[in-house]
Amino acid sequence: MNFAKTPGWLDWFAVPSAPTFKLPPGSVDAHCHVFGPGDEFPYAPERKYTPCDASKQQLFALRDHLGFARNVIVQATCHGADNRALVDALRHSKGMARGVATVKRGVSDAELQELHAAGVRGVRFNFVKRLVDFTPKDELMEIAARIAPLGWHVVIYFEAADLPELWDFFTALPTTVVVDHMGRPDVSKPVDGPEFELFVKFMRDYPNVWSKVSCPERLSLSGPKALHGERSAYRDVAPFAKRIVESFPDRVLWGTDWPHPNLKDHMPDDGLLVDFIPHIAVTPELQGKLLVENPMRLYWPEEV
Ligand code: 0GY
Repeated sequence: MNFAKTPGWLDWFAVPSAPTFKLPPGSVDAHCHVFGPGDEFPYAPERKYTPCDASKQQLFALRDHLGFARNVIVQATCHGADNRALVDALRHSKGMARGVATVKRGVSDAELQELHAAGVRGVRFNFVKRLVDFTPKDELMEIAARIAPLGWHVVIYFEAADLPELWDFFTALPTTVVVDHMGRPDVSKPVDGPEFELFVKFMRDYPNVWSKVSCPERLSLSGPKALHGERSAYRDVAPFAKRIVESFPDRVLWGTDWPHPNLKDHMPDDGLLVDFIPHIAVTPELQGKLLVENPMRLYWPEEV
């Protein structure tokens, strides 16, 4: 099927630079997506955007170019609860990718087992209103109870302003809980202000909560060309991510977010994104935890 991209859609950066920062061996890109290709894996009717295609081969080429060893591929909302593109990518990864799926209440045990065999290790619950229609919390809680015995976790995506309202639901989840992009802080607010303090409290009080310290390009107000030149992009996000990495070094993950859905003003050079890492994980020890030890423990525990 031929899909027309959402007007104004920005395609992923075709020729990313080589990062200056050398990733530790075995590093995991723990947040990335595949889109279609639409003629093979059609986008979902209920989607809120139609992206450009971003295939598994293109994702694996980026992985090799940047110096990652593995990927965690997260089901993107443009595919709804149709996980075929994700499963296909996992099956072609030679065991070097795991996945986070989207499922509905009606999913059968056999379907969950099939997803597990393909490499899925979690489900994503999305509360960002521009991306998904509302799903009742009792349905989500039922899904969480179904996936918990498989050893899977729940990935949650929400805006910082919605954390108070979602708190009771999040803190009742029976699994490990992984927050996308630090709960999307407003980085124009102080890093020790009440909004981000609530997120820190969430992680401090609930040891089952992890965070991806990813997506500076999505959160930044200063943008890619920061004070010290291009290779020090997105610096306004660094204090937030650094605080989380240093406070909870064993519960953080990092990902490129390739192919960067829904960015409006610029498309990041993925090489620059990798160069952001040493500004938030400033020692080799913290880098090893963020990029290798933590994602391996969560997604490939049998190899740890
Ligand atoms: C991200 C962020 C976004 C989109 C999705 O699944 C998605 O469509 O996650 C966004 O638009 O903020 O993590 O990819």
